[in-house]
Amino acid sequence: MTMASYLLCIPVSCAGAGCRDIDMSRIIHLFCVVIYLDLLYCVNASVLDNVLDSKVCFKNGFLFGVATASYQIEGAWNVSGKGESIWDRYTHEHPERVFDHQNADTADASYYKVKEDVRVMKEMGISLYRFSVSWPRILPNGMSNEINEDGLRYYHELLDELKLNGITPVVTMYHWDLPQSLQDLGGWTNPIMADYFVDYARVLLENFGEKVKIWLTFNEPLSFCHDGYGGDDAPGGRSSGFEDYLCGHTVLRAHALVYRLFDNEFRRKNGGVMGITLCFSWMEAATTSAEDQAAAETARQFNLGWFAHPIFSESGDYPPIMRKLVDANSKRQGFPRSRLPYFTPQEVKMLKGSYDFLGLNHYTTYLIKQGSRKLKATPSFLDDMNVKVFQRDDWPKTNSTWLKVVPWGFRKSLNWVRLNYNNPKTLITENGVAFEAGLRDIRRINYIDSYLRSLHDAMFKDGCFVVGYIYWSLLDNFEWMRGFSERFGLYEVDYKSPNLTRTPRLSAKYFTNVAKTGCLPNSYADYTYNSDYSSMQSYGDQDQCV
Ligand code: GBH
Repeated sequence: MTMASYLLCIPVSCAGAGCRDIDMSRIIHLFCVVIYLDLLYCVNASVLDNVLDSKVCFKNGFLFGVATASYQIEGAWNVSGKGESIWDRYTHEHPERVFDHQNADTADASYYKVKEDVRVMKEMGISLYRFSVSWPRILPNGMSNEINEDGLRYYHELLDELKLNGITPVVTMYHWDLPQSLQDLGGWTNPIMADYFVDYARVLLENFGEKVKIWLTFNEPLSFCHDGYGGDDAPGGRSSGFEDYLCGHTVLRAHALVYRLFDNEFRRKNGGVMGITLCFSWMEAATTSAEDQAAAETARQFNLGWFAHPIFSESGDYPPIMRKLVDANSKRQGFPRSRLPYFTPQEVKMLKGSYDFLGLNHYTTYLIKQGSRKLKATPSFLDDMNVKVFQRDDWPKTNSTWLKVVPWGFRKSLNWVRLNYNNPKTLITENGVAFEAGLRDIRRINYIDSYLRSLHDAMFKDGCFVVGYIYWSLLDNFEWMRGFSERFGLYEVDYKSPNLTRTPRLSAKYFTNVAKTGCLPNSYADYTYNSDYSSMQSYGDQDQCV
């Protein structure tokens, strides 16, 4: 963000904030705090210039950005004191489980390319860069008795470079790369991990608190708990219905503890806001039958509600339907207690309202039918939820088996959040798509454009409170179990070239246009590129939303 954009915010921030009766030093202090609290409303002044003749524009103040995550781009997995993460260990020990036996030892080598990567963002005209900190790069053994100075240096270098270029950092504390030494203690299934996460968060807040004003504690607990402890992602727990619930329980407690730490000890000094990123695929009932409608609602509660209900709902705690089903199933399976742990009343209270905003990742939509499974002796999350999950064959395919192009589901997801959690301030922290390698990615442009239109409807027709949109991802990167085979980047990375050359795709040009104008182009011909647009179909006009 430029200074001009900060200035743009002054009148808004000071309105009604009692600016008159305080002395100048307090005004400056208050100004900074309020500015940072209000940061998510602010925007580049240049956005205002170009918006007039376009139809679909996001309001002055809407922020555009791009995202990455440490393990997926940094490389340098064992240099300068970095410790081993569970993804290092897993990809090295079980190469056969990852596409083409790949790993992220080198990835995009972003550890060495701070200037180059930030320059690309600057050229795109975006306001936000969401990245994550590698816990083992900062604390090689996971615990805060030993801090790796080079880890601090690297993130300071990145933050300084962003500042120099007027880009606001959005920092995720945990995007799945747990120190292996902590996994050796059971990782997130061990309740004590919440305390270690607090120690780690304190190191981040103390060292980077002056430079980072938008924090996210976790990225997608559903994914790393269910797929990691319940499935085949690192650490490969393969114990669904048990370890995933234990993981979720610890992670929720850890989130709340860190939010309270931030609120009590750091917010006054440094300002800033803190939230959590949750993923929400829309779950649409496959038919109008009451059973399928109820099944779809159950699926929403298991997928988003598991982590959102304790934090964002008025009543707090796990979603009642999840509590009921897992308790009942555990009993029928002969367990002496529920497989889904219980919060103490104090924990329920600590979790409730532990956010300044919601980070939302949205990619796709599923259809839901009532399940017909008989309860199995071996428990699982899917068994507890007991629904059938599928996608329509005629929904446009992508390069990810799990991801079909269904833009209207974005609007429905946002409205469900609005109605269930009292319209929380929301930042879209990921939305994106993988197609085959190549620069002429018309289908990616079409995906982004149609999802942005759906988002626009959610905001301006329905009143959903969304303050920004961050595309996943800036660069092609290591897509976890799918290695480098899925490419989400606005920039292509040439993995065959020795310096991992980054080249803008057509979609980078499209996104630059959107970020700089704040508007969607009226037609794709609005920006010039030697390309034939006639092959483009529109996915955007299935109007299934109310
Ligand atoms: C995001 O998760 C992640 O936050 C990000 O790191 C990642 O790069 C991005 O997605 C793109 O993949 O293969 O059928 O088992 C999105 C949610 C949850 C989607 C797990 C893929 C695995 C489905 N992800 N899911 S499957």
